[in-house]
Amino acid sequence: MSVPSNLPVWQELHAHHAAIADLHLRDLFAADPARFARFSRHFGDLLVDFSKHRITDETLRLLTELAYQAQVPEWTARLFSGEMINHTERRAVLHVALRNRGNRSIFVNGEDVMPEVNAVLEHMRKFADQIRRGKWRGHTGKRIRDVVNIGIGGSDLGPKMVCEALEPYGDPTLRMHFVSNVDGAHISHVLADCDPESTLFIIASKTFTTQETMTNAHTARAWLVRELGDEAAVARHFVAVSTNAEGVRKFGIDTANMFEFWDWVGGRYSLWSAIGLPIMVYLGMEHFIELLEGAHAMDEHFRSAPLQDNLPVILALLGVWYIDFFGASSQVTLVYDDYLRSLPDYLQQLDMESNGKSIDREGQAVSVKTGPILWGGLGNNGQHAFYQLLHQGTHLVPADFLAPAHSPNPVGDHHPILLANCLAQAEALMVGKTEAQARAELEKQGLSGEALEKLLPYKIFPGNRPSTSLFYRRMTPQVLGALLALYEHKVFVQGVIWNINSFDQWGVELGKQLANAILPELKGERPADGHDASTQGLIEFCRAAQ
Ligand code: G6Q
Repeated sequence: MSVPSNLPVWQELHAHHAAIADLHLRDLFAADPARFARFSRHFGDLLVDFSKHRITDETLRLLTELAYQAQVPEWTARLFSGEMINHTERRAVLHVALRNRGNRSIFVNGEDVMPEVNAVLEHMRKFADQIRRGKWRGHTGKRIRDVVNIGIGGSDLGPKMVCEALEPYGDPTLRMHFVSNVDGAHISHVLADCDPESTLFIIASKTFTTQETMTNAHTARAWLVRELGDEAAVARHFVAVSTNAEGVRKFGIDTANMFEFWDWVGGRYSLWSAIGLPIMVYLGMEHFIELLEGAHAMDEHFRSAPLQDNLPVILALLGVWYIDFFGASSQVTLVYDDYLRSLPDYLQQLDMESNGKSIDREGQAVSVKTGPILWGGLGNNGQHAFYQLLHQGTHLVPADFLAPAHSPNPVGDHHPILLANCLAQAEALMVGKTEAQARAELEKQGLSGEALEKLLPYKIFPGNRPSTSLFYRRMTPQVLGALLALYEHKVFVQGVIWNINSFDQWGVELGKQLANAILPELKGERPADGHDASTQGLIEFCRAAQ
């Protein structure tokens, strides 16, 4: 693999960028009535429209060539065959095995992982079924009504987001809670709202050593034992999801109630594994399998579709186009679907933890820009807040718009109004408002002369701001599975093009070490020294206030 900027097509793309950078999307649409048809694709119930991007046929041809020259097909084959492509952690990357519904053998170190994957799924099914049918009861015999997942990062964001996204498919008698923050306020609020006799805690941690999760788990355990007055109650109220059986045993959870996964499942890629246990408890096995099927369908598409029609590849290439050729450093996810309110947070981790890297696979500093700053939120709310910058700010921020054509909550005109806003925003970002249009509007409002001229510059919208629209007929487990796998593979393809390892996270590990060193100093168990003056001053401020 070579440095991306050394690939022959990279220079061609620079030249092409210079040639088309001044083209306006408004004019590209006006000149080509078939633009939407050519630059959009259907995938099951999903419609991906990328026609509002600053591209021509030639751009797509060159970008596809970039994918070939960066060996995307070869790397995709290595991913799916269980090769150790996470080289800094010496691990395979096999979240695709977790949703391998065709059950094709996938080998890691010469061993087929599928029998184990299927066995854990069956273990999860039995447990979820018992909870949902009221067969698994609390220590005092009460049915489980509250499920509290305690985990952080990859052991929190995925399951939380999916449970919210698929709420219409969830069991309405179960209340799902997700505790991640070590700030005592988080667990205190949740515990205050739960009845210990009918609460189940799922302790989700790949390593079972993460300080925040362990601290929250011990607090929950102490609360339960105190409230029910019996240590033995832990067995009926705590289960674990982890790769660390020893850690689980030490915590006091019977390993029969531990749901296993493996080191080849990265945290941010783990919702398809036993980390998805809260999802299965809430939605049931059938819907969980549908979620896996949706992702599997996207996996198969990604593995086999030609690059120019391959959705994860197309989205990845468009991202690279803006980041490396237009100099866009940020991308925004705008969801017009309240159930997807946590999707931007989930995608932020997926993208920024995977591709927020500056050292390439050969250990050299990268020579191009890599992963973007990804952010976003509920689109309709954002319109009344941060969209100003998207329309008239100085940054180019490519946007993803997500919206369901059909709402599960058909209340009056709410849904058409929501959709109209989504469509209008994507259109306005693209077409903008010319000086002539702004002038005509002001004249219509009765302005003229100096007053009009003074106001005019503020009323002009440059437009030409690109977006992808990801619309779906209605949100279903299959659609969500396909959507998430689409984003996962997009991130992977970009990592391949930038020649970085998308599957390690040394920046996250750093945080885990640092806090442990300062904790005893903050608690006064050891004098604080060896820090810079700022850290020292802050530690002393906190100690003085305790
Ligand atoms: C994900 C990251 C990180 C991780 C959390 C929790 O890819 O590695 O977000 O998921 O730090 O780690 P544990 O699951 O080990 O508690």
